[in-house]
Amino acid sequence: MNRRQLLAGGAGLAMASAAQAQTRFRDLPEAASNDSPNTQVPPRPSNGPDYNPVVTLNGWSLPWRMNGNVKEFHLVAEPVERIMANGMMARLWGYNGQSTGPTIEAVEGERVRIYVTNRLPEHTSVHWHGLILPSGMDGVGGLSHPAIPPGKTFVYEFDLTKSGTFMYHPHADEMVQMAMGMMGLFIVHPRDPSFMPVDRDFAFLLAAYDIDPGTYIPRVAEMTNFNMWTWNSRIFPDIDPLVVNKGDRVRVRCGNLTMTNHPIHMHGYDFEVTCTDGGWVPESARWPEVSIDIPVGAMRAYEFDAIHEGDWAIHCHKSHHTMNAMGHDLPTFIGADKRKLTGMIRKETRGYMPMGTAGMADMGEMSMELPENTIPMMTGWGPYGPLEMGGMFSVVKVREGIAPGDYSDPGWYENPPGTEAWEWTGELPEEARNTSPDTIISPRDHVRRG
Ligand SMILES: [Cu+2]
Repeated sequence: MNRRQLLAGGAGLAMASAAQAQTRFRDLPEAASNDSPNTQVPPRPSNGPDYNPVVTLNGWSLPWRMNGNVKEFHLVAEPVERIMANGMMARLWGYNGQSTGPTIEAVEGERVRIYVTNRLPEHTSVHWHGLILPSGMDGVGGLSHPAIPPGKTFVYEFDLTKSGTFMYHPHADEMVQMAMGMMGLFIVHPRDPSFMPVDRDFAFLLAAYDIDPGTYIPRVAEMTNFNMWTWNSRIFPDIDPLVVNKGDRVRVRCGNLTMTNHPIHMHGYDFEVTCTDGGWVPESARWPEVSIDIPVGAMRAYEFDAIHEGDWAIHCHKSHHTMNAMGHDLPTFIGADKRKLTGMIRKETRGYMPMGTAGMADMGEMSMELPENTIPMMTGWGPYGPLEMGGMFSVVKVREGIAPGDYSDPGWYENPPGTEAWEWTGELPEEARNTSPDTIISPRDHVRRG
């Protein structure tokens, strides 16, 4: 049986649960499942109020059904396999076939009913982070309601009182379940489509894992020493680009469910935070930024007008977070002459290559032999060579003439003639050098001070 058949076959087993019995609906909505790691652009809604769907990087949005005036979703918590990048698969826990789980999208003022089926080997719950709802729907296992036992289905039902950028995650055995990848985005669109409209609306969650090279399952007791820094459980070079038509108004929504902060830096633009998980930021309270620090357990959405064509890097500014697993715990050899050592090692291991004596950029180009199920620490090729990046990195691709709804990769940007850095081969101006350990007051300063 494939996963879809499994889900369909098991849909009836939870009918007896107490929460279920309280509703007057006799059948569960279909539990849609998806195991493709490609970005799936949701269609415009075919029923209910209209909105411009978000595009979840390397993810998808959960289908729903209308039951009277209630929008019904069916989340299934279950073990999943996630291709983090070509050559690297992780055995995680997630929702409906994926980690991160599918994005839930609905509209301010709607009432949602979310069936949550637990197919994990232990109990779980779902907390709706940032949403205003009745205490008993808040999803803290043991506090808001009993945790959902394995094999059971619970129902969460509440009104969406405000629009904005939210997320969901378990509030039961949280350390394990979040370290295993259980999380998803919850986007509530404004009831008034003319409020804060954008042409492109991207969303992703920051998730960190500790997966030793050669293994498949994250260490769940880790607090600080993670080695896989992901967006929606994907790592560069296989995080999809953010494809944008020149002139579009663009929103990027990002939530942090790792154990550390992430300064997300985007090149080529300045922009403003317009929304947090607390709500929309009034215009008078915004300021320009080029990096946005996203604290643990928080969300930020920023916006810009895509007027500058090009390929613009977007990444976490912590350099260890743009590296994959092999890059951690490396000794520093910069400046060390390893020629003698190399000779000795080569007697034992033919073809041994000394690395890192002039920095580590050589690791971006080399295809060293790796354990199974891991990819190089810094990798990814651009039009001019290796990018020497991994983890939390992607590219915002702004191009002229991209059709609405088209998110396919347009390839690399060709810099117009005369707009690209070039090699200088002529006479060099004199190099100014400062060899003094003392503060040197510039002449102008000196004069001003009299
Ligand atoms: Cu980071």
